[in-house]
Amino acid sequence: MLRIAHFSDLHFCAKNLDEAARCFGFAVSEAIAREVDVAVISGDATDHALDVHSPAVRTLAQEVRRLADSCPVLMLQGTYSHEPPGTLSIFPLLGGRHPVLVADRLGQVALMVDGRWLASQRWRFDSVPRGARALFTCVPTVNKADVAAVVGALDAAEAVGHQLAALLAGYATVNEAARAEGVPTLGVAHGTVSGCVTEHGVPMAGFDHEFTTTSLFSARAQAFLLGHIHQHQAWQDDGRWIAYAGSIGRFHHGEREAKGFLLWQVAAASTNWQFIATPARRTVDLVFEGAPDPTEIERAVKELALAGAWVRVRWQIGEEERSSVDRDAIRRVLADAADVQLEGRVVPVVRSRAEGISQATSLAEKVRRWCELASAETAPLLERLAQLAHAEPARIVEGILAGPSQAIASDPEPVPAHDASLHPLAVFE
Ligand SMILES: [Mn+2]
Repeated sequence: MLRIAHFSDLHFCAKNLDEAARCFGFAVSEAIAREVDVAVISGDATDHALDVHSPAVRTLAQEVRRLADSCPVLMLQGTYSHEPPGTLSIFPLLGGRHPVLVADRLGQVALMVDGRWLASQRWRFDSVPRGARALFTCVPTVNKADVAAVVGALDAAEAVGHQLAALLAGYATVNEAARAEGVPTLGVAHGTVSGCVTEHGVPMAGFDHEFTTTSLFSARAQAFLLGHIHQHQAWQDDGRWIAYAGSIGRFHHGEREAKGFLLWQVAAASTNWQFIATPARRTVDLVFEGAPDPTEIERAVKELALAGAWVRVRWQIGEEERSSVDRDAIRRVLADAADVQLEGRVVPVVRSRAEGISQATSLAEKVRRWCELASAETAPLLERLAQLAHAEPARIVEGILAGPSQAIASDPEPVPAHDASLHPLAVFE
């Protein structure tokens, strides 16, 4: 049986440094204390391209080195925009007591009994390597541009899913052979599983995702360790498990679920895992329907003990109220928060259709109803409506130019009770 610490989506960068360092540092210490056999980082160790002299690179390197002094480490290539190709290549150079393997291409690697990593020459081993302690199938981020070059941009996303499904099924034979030989089998991948839920509670439906639970289970690995989606979640099928560890810390507002890492126990024919929470930062949203009220916020600070929390204040107000928001006052009452984010949404003045107007049968009726709702004088409007309906435009203009004393002659006919040819009057308030 193999014990694996599975960390994912560390997103080291200057902005995330505090959070990533605290949470990953905690997780690494836990993994070492629990004496895991191997550590896996399933992609997005960094948030974007980083300079070598940045403190984030140093801290990340320090933690990976700490891991490598304790057990073999496998680092999988994540999303290219987060982890530009080549980023991971420095980690095997750190020189810990155990080797760091970088999986940046499709393939398999065996963790050997003597603690070495042995990578397959091709996309898989033809048979289980002698002396393998565990077999890992690695599916790093797929470059959709490569696929687009072959099948065209429109079909690339779906083609990636189809090709990956075929590929994953192709690992079944060797994984089944390993199982028969008593060797634990694991998969490590970075991408979206169709039907998973993001950290913002959005279900990822559709056909343009890399994986389905069916395609992942078809590889016949006992455990599939996933990265990319920041919300921890898991699926089971006949004793096999697929799980996202989720991001190591809380990097954005609105992520309500616990953050942490996974401790896996994988044997040839059984799998268990456990979620270990990290001391992720506390984020709190204060949402106002109208203008945010500093007194209310002050009360929340006391009642919810917001000192030290990352607070986001959101509101939604009409254009005409926008000047009533006192941002400085809000910041003052939140002075003890670790971070304050103010997000006001100004709603443009939208006039709704006047209530009950659609039931009026004539245009004149509609105008009358609108005048009631808008407290406007009815008579002058009805008079002008009659002019529009019956007088020549040129005569109306002449009348207006002649001044208010000049009455505009119009046909004496009354406004028809209902004229289906008239468009409904779009009435805005
Ligand atoms: Mn990520």
